[in-house]
Amino acid sequence: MTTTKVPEVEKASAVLDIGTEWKLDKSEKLFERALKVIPGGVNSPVRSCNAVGSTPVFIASANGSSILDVDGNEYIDYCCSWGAHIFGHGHPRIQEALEYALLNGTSYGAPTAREVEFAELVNKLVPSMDVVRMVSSGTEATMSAIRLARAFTGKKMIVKFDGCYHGHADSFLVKAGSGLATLGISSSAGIPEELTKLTVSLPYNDLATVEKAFKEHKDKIAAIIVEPIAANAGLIQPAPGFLEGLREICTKHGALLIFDEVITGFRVALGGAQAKYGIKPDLTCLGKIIGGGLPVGAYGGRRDIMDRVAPVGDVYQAGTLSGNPLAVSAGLAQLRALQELNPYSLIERNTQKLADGINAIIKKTNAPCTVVHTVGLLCIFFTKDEVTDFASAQKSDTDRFAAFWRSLLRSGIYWPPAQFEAAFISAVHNDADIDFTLAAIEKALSHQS
Ligand code: KE4
Repeated sequence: MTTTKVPEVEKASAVLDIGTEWKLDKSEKLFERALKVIPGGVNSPVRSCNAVGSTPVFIASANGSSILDVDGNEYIDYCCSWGAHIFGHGHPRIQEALEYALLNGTSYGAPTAREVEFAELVNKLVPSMDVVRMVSSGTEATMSAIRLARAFTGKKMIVKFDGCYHGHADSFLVKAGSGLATLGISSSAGIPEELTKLTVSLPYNDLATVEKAFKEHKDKIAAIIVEPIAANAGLIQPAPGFLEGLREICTKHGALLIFDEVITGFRVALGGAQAKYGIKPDLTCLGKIIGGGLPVGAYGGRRDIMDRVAPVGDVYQAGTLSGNPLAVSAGLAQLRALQELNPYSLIERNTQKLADGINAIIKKTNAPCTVVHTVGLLCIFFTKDEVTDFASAQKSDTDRFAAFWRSLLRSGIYWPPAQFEAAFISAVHNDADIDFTLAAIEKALSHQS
């Protein structure tokens, strides 16, 4: 097995003084101010740490696998900006690309050569992509993909899966995962039921219910949108045959298969989950890694479908900062590094080492936990039952997860602050990080059995 030597980057601790005794004083003071001027004091709900009984941790700096909060506490980071940093924070290639791009301005609202290079590379690396459109978030990507699917098929309904999260566009906020699952909101207020009734949400991994839905709503379903590995309900692997079954059902019924690879894209393999499982969706949505930590989303796929997108076709979608030079420079640098360094066997090894260590601790402490993992993604569910869909994930004891999370934080680990999220492992989480993490997890789980 080739282990790619990914350049080590200086730990954040070399950047700022490290606090001696752990405290969140400055974070708490900032949070008090933030609560006066930002809803819930945060710009995205899941950062609030409400679900884990903590005030949010305000971050000052980051480097490699470490982040530093405003109180000078250093943490090994398993949130990684929700998956963007597959080479860790502040990777020299991305920093250099951004520094160079900055010399030439920040945004033009006009096309650039870099966007062409970016599109050529994405289309080359993602097996199902002939044509790709850049946007500025995963939500924009998925929202545009279903609009396109409705136009292309002339149908209105969308099938999604319980616990999957595709961003916050109206059609998706039905039994969604991530922050909705964390906050216990089955679907958001403010969405007309005329719209939500066009979305059917079904149990993940249950092909029979998908077949039944197509029988019931025959010829009305424009698309199935799915996270090929569900990473917003914790982490749920596709059952053997599930993705193949979705492909067959869509082909049989003239619906489009949309893979939401905002998390899995360029994470579980260079070509994403579609390369890992050998399934060809009609459209794919991307985000996170392709932006290198800056705002980039993208959607793309078959040319005959994408030719419906304005200005070629009649499906309108636009964005002032789509293809922004800084964001595309960061994303292009990261994608080129992935193509050249191919760190996937290293990331797989890092993830396996962490998973094996946690399973050994669960056995030793008899903690009521189950681990699910795949390349670069891992979730510790606080249930002993196997997790195969959102209903089984929801059997997890979220209070125990919260206590676990708080213990990890005090031990210097920043784990995603919600049971219904996945932890992100990068190419720069080294053996020392993983050993340190396992010691912290053993300490946290020792009180859980
Ligand atoms: P954004 O609009 O947040 O860039 O992407 C939405 C999205 C779409 N599809 C999938 C599979 C996603 O996971 C996401 C966003 N992921 C969450 C974390 N689970 C973002 C974190 C947050 O909401 O703050």
